[in-house]
Amino acid sequence: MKCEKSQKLFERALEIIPGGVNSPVRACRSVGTEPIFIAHAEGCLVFDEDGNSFIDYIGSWGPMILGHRHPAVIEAISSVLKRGTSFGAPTDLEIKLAEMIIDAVPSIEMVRMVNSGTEATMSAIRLARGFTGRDTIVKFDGCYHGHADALLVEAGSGVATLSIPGSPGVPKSFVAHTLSLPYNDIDCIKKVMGEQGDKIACIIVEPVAGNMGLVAPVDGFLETLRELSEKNGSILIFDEVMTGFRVAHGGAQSLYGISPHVTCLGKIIGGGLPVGAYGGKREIMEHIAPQGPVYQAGTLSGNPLAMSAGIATLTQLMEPGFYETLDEKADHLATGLEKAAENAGIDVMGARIGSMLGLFFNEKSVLNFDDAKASDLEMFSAFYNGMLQKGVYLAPSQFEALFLSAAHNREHIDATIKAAEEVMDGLKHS
Ligand code: HOZ
Repeated sequence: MKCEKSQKLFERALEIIPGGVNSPVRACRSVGTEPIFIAHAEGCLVFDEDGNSFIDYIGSWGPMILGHRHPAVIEAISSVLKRGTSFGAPTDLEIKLAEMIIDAVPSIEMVRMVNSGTEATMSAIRLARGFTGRDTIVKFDGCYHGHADALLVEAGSGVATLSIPGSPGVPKSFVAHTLSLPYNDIDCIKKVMGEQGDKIACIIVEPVAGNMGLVAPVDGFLETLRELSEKNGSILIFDEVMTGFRVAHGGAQSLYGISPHVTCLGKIIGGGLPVGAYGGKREIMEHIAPQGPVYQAGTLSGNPLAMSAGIATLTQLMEPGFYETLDEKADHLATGLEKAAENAGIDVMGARIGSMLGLFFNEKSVLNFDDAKASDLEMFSAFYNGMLQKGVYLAPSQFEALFLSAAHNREHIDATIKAAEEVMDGLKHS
């Protein structure tokens, strides 16, 4: 595979951008390689600066559920471009997107738009603290809720990829009110809430964890969180930045039938443009300024281009059978990848929730962050690089998920499975 142009661009980037990238995981360090620079993308394919094409399973880390450059999204952005790019003032578009979110996610009665998932979780936590008058927050090891100070404790995604337990620059006092507990450990959360429940402002969780690889909640975990938060007057926050409009139209909460008090969204609701949102019960959301005293603001919040891309995307997702078709394709891919490993005699634990997939090089089930970290990272790295050479673009970290889009067809998926069979076979003999 030719990669001279990407290499040259990376050299230039390294001089002026920390690590050569604007977000750590994409630097590809954990898989011992350098990033490819993307020139353009179409459907489920990305094309790099050297003219190589790849079947894309990153999908901009989740938002591109329709594939790249979906005509309806491009058309919507182009038409709004004629109105202007940013006003810092209300438009009809933000109402429309808010209505679509509220219609799809019944636990959301009011919603506030922000610019990223990080802003959504950070603001939701401030709201929970403001509403309850309490300081302590509970999160779970390996869940990643963006890079706000209080949340960089035992976090997943890039923090896990780079093996950083916390981060310099976050004063100890800023995380003194953060408790990070093992994911899926029902006894542990019961114990902590039993002892300190009246001090807990909120429990924030990825209802399906997608930032330590893909880890599904065990039976009773989400139910317990709901019960305990209710009993103790704590706010249950579902971080559905990845899973919202992804694992089902109503997100993971509709899949598992558990209503949080507040939900954080991002990724898909911006159709590939920078958007986040947090929403929930009216009585809680009414505490946000200017209606209430909890302050949160943003010049680009509700940006018209981003709103239009989100509206166009969510409109497509309402097509009858959209999620069923995507599910079938994802199932075909997941089964094929697991078979490829099995045939090669390699221990792999696969997971799939809707169109999110995970693949751990691990002989044991992965239920939490410790299990995920015990996976064979060298094997993952070899698999990643082998797949890239065969034209398949996966997230360059064991601690991320794969995303399928509506633009992937049977041919793309079969080509991916064939590549995996060959790569796994090679790994077995190496
Ligand atoms: N941390 C994000 C994925 N879970 C984004 C990674 C990136 O954009 O490089």
